[in-house]
Amino acid sequence: MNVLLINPGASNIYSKVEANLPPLGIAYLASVARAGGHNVHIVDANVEKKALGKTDLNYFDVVGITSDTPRYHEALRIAKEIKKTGKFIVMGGYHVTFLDKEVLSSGYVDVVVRGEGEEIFLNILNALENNTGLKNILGISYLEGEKFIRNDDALPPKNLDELPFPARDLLPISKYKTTLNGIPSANLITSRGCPYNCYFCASSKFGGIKWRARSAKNIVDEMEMLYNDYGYRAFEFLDDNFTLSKKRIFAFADELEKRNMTDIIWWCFSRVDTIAKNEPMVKRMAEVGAYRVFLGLESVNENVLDSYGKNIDNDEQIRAINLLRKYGIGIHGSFIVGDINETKEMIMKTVNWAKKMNPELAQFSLLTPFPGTQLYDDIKKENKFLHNDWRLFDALHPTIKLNNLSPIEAQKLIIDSYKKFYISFSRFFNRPKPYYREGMPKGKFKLFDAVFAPIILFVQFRKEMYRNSKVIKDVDKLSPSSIKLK
Ligand code: B12
Ligand code: SF4
Repeated sequence: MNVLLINPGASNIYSKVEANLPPLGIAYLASVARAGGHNVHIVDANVEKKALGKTDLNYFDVVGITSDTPRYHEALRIAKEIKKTGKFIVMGGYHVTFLDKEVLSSGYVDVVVRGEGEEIFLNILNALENNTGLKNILGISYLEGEKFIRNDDALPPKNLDELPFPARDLLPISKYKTTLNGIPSANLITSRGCPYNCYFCASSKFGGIKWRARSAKNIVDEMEMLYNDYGYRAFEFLDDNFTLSKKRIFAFADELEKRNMTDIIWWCFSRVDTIAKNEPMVKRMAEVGAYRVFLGLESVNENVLDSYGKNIDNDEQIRAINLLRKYGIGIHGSFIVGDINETKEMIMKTVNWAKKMNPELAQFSLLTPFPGTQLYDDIKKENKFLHNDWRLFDALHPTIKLNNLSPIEAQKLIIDSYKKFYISFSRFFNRPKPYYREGMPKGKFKLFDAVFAPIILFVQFRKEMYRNSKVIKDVDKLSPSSIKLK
């Protein structure tokens, strides 16, 4: 089969700062489909804005589109356009996994793939090629006439070492501009699934509560290929819990040293408790190039931490921060504000605490009910959605009716959090290098870099936040077709 895979473009602040990473999800689908004998082409509309318009759709038998929640609207717009040519359209990703019926009722998508899609997608392609029907394919939802069919769930890939590496050769690799400390960086996924069940996150529902991890050898094999063939010296591990197993971290460190890959730096996501409890692991991470860790610190208010189901407390947060500092590893702190009962004072307490803890970077997000989360189910049950415009589900715009804050107050608090954290004298002259090479204002003069660049960026950010809210209110909703499901 000739297969086209599409990564829809984002239109929010992430795209404005060129936060575009190679889309590993569809690159994995591509490598598995290719190994299965299919011919695959990828269009990443995030970095190649005009590529889709120039693609000859006649050539393809099947089109696969990925979608997270804020890009669902765009994914559906693309599906609508392509459907006019009569192509078979498959959609997958976090958003559609949990809203399969809503997606199919649009009339623009033939099959929704739920969960991790490598094997499922290959099964669909083979079934289409051999005309064997969709009935026996696990993990998919589709329509038979007007009848909605949800086949049983498929098991996610058990042994991740058996998956081929993502097909980066099908991506426009030179167009991705992410850096770590100014060094071009490559992204990898080394584990899937999550044994925790935080209130606002769908990870364990999406990938299961069993943490499936690649072996240290397999990870370093991929890094070595990226090191030798592409010249990367910086790496970003995007799995939800890179440090869940200290045994694996030690094996990973040994493997890097064994192969003399000691001139690299790397970044990962981590949970506070896995860091706080494991000083020898943190020390070892630092020895093999750990540059910065993204820590879900979330809130200073312990009752909010409890309502998020994080199972961490302030002592652990501080211990994790201090340990990373002790070994010279930077911190990217993530804070989630806007819990249903939070007040302005509580939020500012978290922001002030963030400032006091002084991580190199801070990210403030509004609590957002993404499909598949317990939060989503509760907000739906209590009828507390502010609107159903998925484009505003980017954790920067209000989506929930809060008890103590109006939407405008919540929106303003996010802007104020960033202002309070970043616009300060000490930060002006001590700014870490951005993750993204382009799209950031930058100048030749120290004063520009130090003072004006962050202010310009902040003004851009503020404008974007309000522009989105305003424009989106005015735009018509994409009208679904009139299919009624039984
Ligand atoms: C890298 C990343 C980003 C990057 C780049 C995103 C991008 N567009 O490439 C940046 C920093 C920009 C980003 C931003 C945000 N992100 Co983000 N991000 C991730 C992260 C860490 C890794 C993505 C990845 O590479 N995964 C690995 C691949 C292998 O998995 P995958 O993409 O899910 O693909 C598999 C399946 O989904 C499925 N599949 C996917 N597409 C398709 C298509 C077809 C046809 C088929 C058959 C199957 C299929 O098969 C794939 C292979 O198994 C994930 C968490 C995670 N661990 O996945 C969060 C995640 C995707 N992000 C999330 C969120 C909430 C956001 C933000 C909205 C908020 C925020 N502050 O982080 C913003 C806004 C994003 C936007 N589009 O505007 C959520 C998405 C929830 C949702 N319902 O949409 C996730 C899942 C984190 C979480 N656990 O909550 N993000
Ligand atoms: S926030 Fe992290 S630890 Fe919590 S469920 Fe999601 S991935 Fe797991």
